[in-house]
Parts: sequence; structure tokens; C-alpha cells
Amino acid sequence: MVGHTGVVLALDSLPGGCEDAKCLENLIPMFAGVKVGLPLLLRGGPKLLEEIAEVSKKYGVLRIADFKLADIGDVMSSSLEATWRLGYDVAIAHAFVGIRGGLDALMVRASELGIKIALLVSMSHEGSKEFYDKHFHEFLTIARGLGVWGVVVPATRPHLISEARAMLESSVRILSPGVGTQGAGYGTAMCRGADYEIIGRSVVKAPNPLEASARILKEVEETVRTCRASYV
Ligand code: BMP
Repeated sequence: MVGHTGVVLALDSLPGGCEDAKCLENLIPMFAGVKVGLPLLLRGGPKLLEEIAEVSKKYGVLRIADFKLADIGDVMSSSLEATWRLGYDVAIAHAFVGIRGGLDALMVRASELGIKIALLVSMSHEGSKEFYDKHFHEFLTIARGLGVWGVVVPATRPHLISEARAMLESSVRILSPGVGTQGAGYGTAMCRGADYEIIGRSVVKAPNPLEASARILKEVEETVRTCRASYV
């Protein structure tokens, strides 16, 4: 069975006592997606990421590679190809590099490879207000123009999720980090229109990640059920 619709497990480290993808066999299927990034790549190497992708694929779980690509188009395309070879089907890139010679080339390569792109249009930390958020609407326009699969919008500033939802076609997925450890409540981003909530340390650093996942997923479901019921 595929895990909870809408919750993505961020694996920036492995749970305590877990050293390879085998010990994630019970955890991964609880979620709709997994997200891996630089910390795990640098600590565990590409083989670990490949094994995590294999386990996720087996259970039909979305495989998101979060290397936050931000470079000239040719270099991003090369990283994208390596990401695709590791077995990932979504790659996250920064919007601020711009289109010409940057994101346009990335989108062409993504379409050739059949890998989806999610574009960061704001970030969950306070510093995002210094630069990123001043261009939020321009980044959304870029995302819309490029026809990306998804955008990353923080749960810590929920009004941005509502704005993104209103501005983008309903087929564009909104992925929302900042839930749990960073302070946003479970289910609150989905109540604002996000398709996925990204949750990392609240699960991975918990003494019992399986129990924590079950509790958190239940809370997400209850919150979403309540807010959806109030719209009817
Ligand atoms: P945690 O739930 O442990 O705070 O993890 C959040 C995850 O979402 C991390 O993998 C982080 O890289 C990612 N993320 C974020 O926290 N804020 C952003 O603006 C963009 C992210 O990708």
C-alpha cells in the first residue's frame, strides 16, 4: 500500500541505529514520497541514495532529489542526469538563477529524461524575507511559464501557499517544508492548498520513528479532514 497521500519524508540523515536502506523498509511505505539531499549524499554516498530510491520505487513512493540546483544550465543538466541515474523522479531547483541559459536548459534536459522539476519560490527560514520573498510573485511567474511539475513553498508562511495556489494551475504540485520541527502545524500547509507536506526531523530524530510517523500522519489527516469539512 502506498503511504499517506501528501506527506513526504525528508531524509537528511538516517534514523538512529539505521545504517542502510534496508532498515527503511517499514518506514518508507508509510509516506507518499521520500526526499533526499546533500547531507545524506555526502555522508552515505550515491549508493545509499540509489538503494533508498529502489526501496521507494518498490512501494510506489515518490522519489525526490533535493540538491537545490542553482548553476548554469549545462551544469544543472549534468547534475540532473546523475540524479535521474540514481533512480529519482523529481529534482528540486532554485528559481533565482533565471531562465535564459539556466532554467530553460534544465527544463529541456528534464523533459528528455522524463524527470519532474520542482522549483523553490520561497524558503521556510526567516532569511527568505531578505531576498527570496521580495521576488516571490516573479518566481511564481517563472514557474508558471516553464510549466514545472511543482513548486516548493514554506509552511512557515502559510499565506504564501494560498497565493501560490491562487496563481498556479491546480495541476502544479505545491510541496511545503517547515512542518513539525520548524514550527508549522501538521496538516496546516495542506489546509492552505499544498499537495505535499515535507517532514524530516520530527520523524527521523524521534526515539521511535515508526510510532512518530503513525502519530504525525494521523494528526495530518485529522487536521485536513477538519479544515476541508469547514469549507462545505
Ligand atoms: P525538517 O522537517 O527536519 O525541518 O526538514 C525540512 C526539510 O525541508 C529539509 O530537508 C530541508 O532541506 C527542506 N527545506 C526546508 O526546510 N525549507 C525550505 O525552504 C526548503 C527545503 O527544501
